[in-house]
Formats: sequence, structure tokens, C-alpha cells
Amino acid sequence: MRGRFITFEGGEGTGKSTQASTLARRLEALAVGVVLTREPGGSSGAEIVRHVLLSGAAKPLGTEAEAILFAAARDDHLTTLIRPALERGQWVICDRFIDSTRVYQGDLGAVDRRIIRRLERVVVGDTMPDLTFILDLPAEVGLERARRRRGNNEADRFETETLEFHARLRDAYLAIAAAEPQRCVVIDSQRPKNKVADEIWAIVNRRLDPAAAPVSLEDVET
Ligand code: Z5A
Repeated sequence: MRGRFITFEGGEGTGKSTQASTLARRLEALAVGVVLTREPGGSSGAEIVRHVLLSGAAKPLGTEAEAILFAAARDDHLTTLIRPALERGQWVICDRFIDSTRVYQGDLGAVDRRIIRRLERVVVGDTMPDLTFILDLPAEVGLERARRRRGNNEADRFETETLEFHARLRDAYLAIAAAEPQRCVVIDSQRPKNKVADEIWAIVNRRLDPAAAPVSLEDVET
């Protein structure tokens, strides 16, 4: 039986990594086999492209070229990690996926929507997420959380964008959620971490029934 594919999306500092790893731990406690991963990156080829993108080295090439690089990284990630894991029956939890490209390169980067959708069709095909959590927060709150976590480290390519950019990101994510309610659920992530995690867990149980998933043999003690 194919595993399940869950993605976390949202603007900066909305708690995607925090919630993705909490969900992974809760699933593992039920002996569900889990692969926790992220984009850009998640596989060795894609991690190289991640460095090129987030360092800002590709910025002079323009947003269209960046969209193609994100797609190339995603292709490697899907081929070498995500699809094999799903075929083994594992649950894949991914911190950012296609909606990040739609929003950052499409809506905000002004890459033609048809190019974004064609890249998506070629690279992702039918490996679409079963469920996508869109973590929602006022842009200034998320940026402040991300800034505090970063400390004295340098901001990456997208963290240097303006507050207005980040507010538009939020609207673009909410528009995706409104257009695809079967796949996407908006989560108010201004609440404490455990409250957010409990709501996510309730939705995963209701929609995907992890208790019925095959037990992962790797996790069974001999
Ligand atoms: N990008 C793109 O343009 N196109 C694409 O197709 C893809 C990506 C896939 C990846 O950055 C960048 O690539 C991203 C979009 C672009 N833009 N940027 N920047 P990344 O992987 O380095 O980082 P990120 O995905 O942007 O992560 P993030 O937004 O910085 O953080 P987060 O994962 O959403 O949040 P967190 O790390 O879980 O939490 C941040 C801090 O807040 C941390 O100290 C937590 O302890 C704290 N936190 C979390 N939840 C709470 C609650 N509920 N209350 C209080 N504090 C909290």
C-alpha cells in the first residue's frame, strides 16, 4: 500500500519545521514508518541546488531560472527519496513543496503561471500531497520569530525581502488553500506550539487514519 504524503507550507517563521518534526514523532509512536524531509533539498543532488538558491548565487539569473532550479532539485528529491519511500509504504512529511514554488516564484516572483504549472506537471506528475498544512501567521510575527532563531547568522535570499513581500506571501498561500480545500488546511499558528500540534494531529487522524497504516518493521524490536 502506498504511504501518505503530507506537506507543510507557509511564510517565514510560521513553525513549519517545528510542526513537521512533531508530527513525525507522533506517527513514529504509532510505529508508522516516516521519512521527514524538506525542500529545497532533502536528497544529495537537491542539497547542492539548495545551496546555490539560498546563497542568492542564482538571483542574477532571474526568477524564471530560479523556478527551473527549484524544479530540478524537486525532481532529484522525488526520484531518489520521496517516491521510493511512498512505494515502501512509508509516510513522507515534507517541509515545503510545490506551493512554495507557486507562491515565491509564481505569485511573488512573477513567473508566468503556465510555466510554473508545466514544470509542476512534468516534475511532480501524480505524486501530489495527500494533505497540505498551510501555517498562517501575520508576516511581522513570523519574520520576528525567524530573526530571533537566526541570531547573528546572515539572512538568506528570501529573508532579505520586504515586509510587504511577506504579507503578499501570506495572501497567496491563503488563496491556494481557498482554491484546494480537499488538499489544504489552514492552521492558525499564532497559538502555542502544542495547541497547533494537537490540531494538526486531530486532522491527520481524521483524514488519513494513521492507526490503520501497516506497522513499520524497522521500528519493531526483535
Ligand atoms: N523556496 C522557494 O522560493 N521556492 C520553493 O519551491 C521552495 C522554497 C521549496 C527555504 O528556506 C526558502 O526557499 C524559503 C522559500 C524558498 N524562504 N526563505 N527564507 P529555509 O528552508 O531555510 O527556511 P524556511 O522554510 O523559510 O523556514 P522558516 O520559515 O525560517 O521557519 P519555519 O520552519 O516556518 O519555522 P520554525 O523553524 O519551526 O520556527 C521558527 C522559530 O519560531 C523557532 O525558533 C521556533 O521555536 C519558533 N516557533 C515555532 N512555532 C512557534 C509557536 N507556535 N509559537 C512561538 N514560537 C514558535
